[in-house]
Amino acid sequence: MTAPPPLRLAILISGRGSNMASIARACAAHTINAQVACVVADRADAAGLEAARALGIDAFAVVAADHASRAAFEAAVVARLDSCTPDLVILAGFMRILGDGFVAHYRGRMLNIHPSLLPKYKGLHTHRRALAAGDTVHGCSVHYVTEELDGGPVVLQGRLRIASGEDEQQLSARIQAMEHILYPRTIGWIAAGRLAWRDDGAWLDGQPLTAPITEDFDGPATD
Ligand code: NHR
Ligand code: GAR
Repeated sequence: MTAPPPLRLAILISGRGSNMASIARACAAHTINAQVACVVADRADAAGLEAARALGIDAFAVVAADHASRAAFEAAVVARLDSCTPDLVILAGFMRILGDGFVAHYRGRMLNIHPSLLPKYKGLHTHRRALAAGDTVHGCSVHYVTEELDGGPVVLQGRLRIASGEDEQQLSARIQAMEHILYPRTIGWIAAGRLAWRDDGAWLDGQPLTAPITEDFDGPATD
């Protein structure tokens, strides 16, 4: 049997791009049947652009300030992404809210990784909010992107216990280590035909996904 062609990924970043790099490594190692077709940042100074180029990946900045309106900016991002003919668009630390037209264009073909156990802590500063609330369990979520910010169907979550005295930076580093495992894994499920978007929802192994798959990274977590 011949292997299906690799899934083409276009990755949107705003910063460091460590998730982008973990996905690119999984592609290069053939852990997942995918390839990073291009990386696009909304900031010219995103460190992930250079990191992508160092990995031999085409990387471009599309800067909002260079465009007359949000609609014009988003149209330019769509044009850039579509020139790479992606099967899947991956938000990896992308910090700008996307309008309904953009989301509709990639409906069922766009994922995000969010640093909380959704539906808890949608939006920004998730680690700070989890610590301030006195939570004992925290995590990250891979979800399909819909018009509702951080509200699309969650596929996979990683959970860990917050250590006593742990600060925002330490917690963020441990969450990111989980992200680097769980995001490539989710993309691999799509590349293998296990995970798909059908009837406006996520399906895994031929069944509608009614609840996220969860993995505990440091023993059983209860909340
Ligand atoms: N767009 C849509 N339509 N739906 C989602 O689920 C999205 C999205 C765009 C980005 C990532 C998300 C996250 O994982 C994401 C999911 C940015 C903000 C934000 O408030 C919130 C959530 C996410 C990304 N951004 C500010 C804004 O006004 C700018 C913040 C800044 O530049 O510092 O766009 O958390
Ligand atoms: C990741 O931890 C991701 O969950 C988070 O930003 C980091 C990006 O790191 N995303 C958001 O906060 C989205 N609002 P990276 O650039 O090194 O992949």
